[in-house]
Amino acid sequence: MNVTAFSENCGAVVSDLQLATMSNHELLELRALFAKYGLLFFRDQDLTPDQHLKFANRFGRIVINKFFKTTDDFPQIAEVRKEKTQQTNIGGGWHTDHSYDDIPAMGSILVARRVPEIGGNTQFANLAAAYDALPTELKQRIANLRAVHSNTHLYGENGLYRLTDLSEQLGGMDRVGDATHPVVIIHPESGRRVLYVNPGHTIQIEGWDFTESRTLLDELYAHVIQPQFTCSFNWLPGSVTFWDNRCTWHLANNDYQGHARLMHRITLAGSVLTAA
Ligand SMILES: O=C(O)CCC(=O)C(=O)O
Ligand SMILES: [Fe+2]
Repeated sequence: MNVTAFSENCGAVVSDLQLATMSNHELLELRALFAKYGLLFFRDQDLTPDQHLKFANRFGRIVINKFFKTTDDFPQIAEVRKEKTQQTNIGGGWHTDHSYDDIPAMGSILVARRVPEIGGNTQFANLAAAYDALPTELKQRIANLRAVHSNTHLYGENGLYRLTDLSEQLGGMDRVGDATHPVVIIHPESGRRVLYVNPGHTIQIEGWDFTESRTLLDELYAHVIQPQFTCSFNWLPGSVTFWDNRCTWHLANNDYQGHARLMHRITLAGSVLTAA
């Protein structure tokens, strides 16, 4: 197994490893890398859906996304699909998966099934590095705060996604809900402090006035999306990405209008988040 950093603070590329056939020893090594980087990229994997599922099951417990369509054969595999005639894509704004759940997802394993020749990258941000680099004054201001995370504004009646040409692909309008989490968490595996708010799902600082809350969140978001904390991954046939939802954000670029893109996602279950 070979590991090289992908960018200054964002992800690592793991090569000389086939996810479908790795040994238990390699799996242990991979767990350590996942805790260290929170974002792993793999090339030339050619995982079948069955192998995707087996890898996910070896790593953790699978949770099923409440809103996305699944593949016909595997209810555990969500389709992240954009047809060439569709305008809107899934995950086109910065977010982390399932932060609206009381027990948010630990990670997501995304496998490229059909990629456009040009465009369709996924951007990522490292929220542990971003937290470390916050000014002390801001760290003090956000210590002990909690935030409300929701999906109602996206998937509920008249939610953002419902008003787009993605709406037919989405189920579960009745499954919307909110959760609150600490704004700064301790990552359960790395022990690092992590900023745990995101533009897609965090709607308010708990107990704060909406405008004050918006101002603070926007200040934090502007800090996170600086180039030193982010990277952009170009998908090729056979590419796989495995990210930790507790310490990263991602955003799927929507810059390939007129072309189709299909990814398969399996989401792994996490645990209740602990305040720093
Ligand atoms: O399609 C992508 O690159 C990512 C979409 C997304 O947000 C997800 O799969 O969780
Ligand atoms: Fe996502």
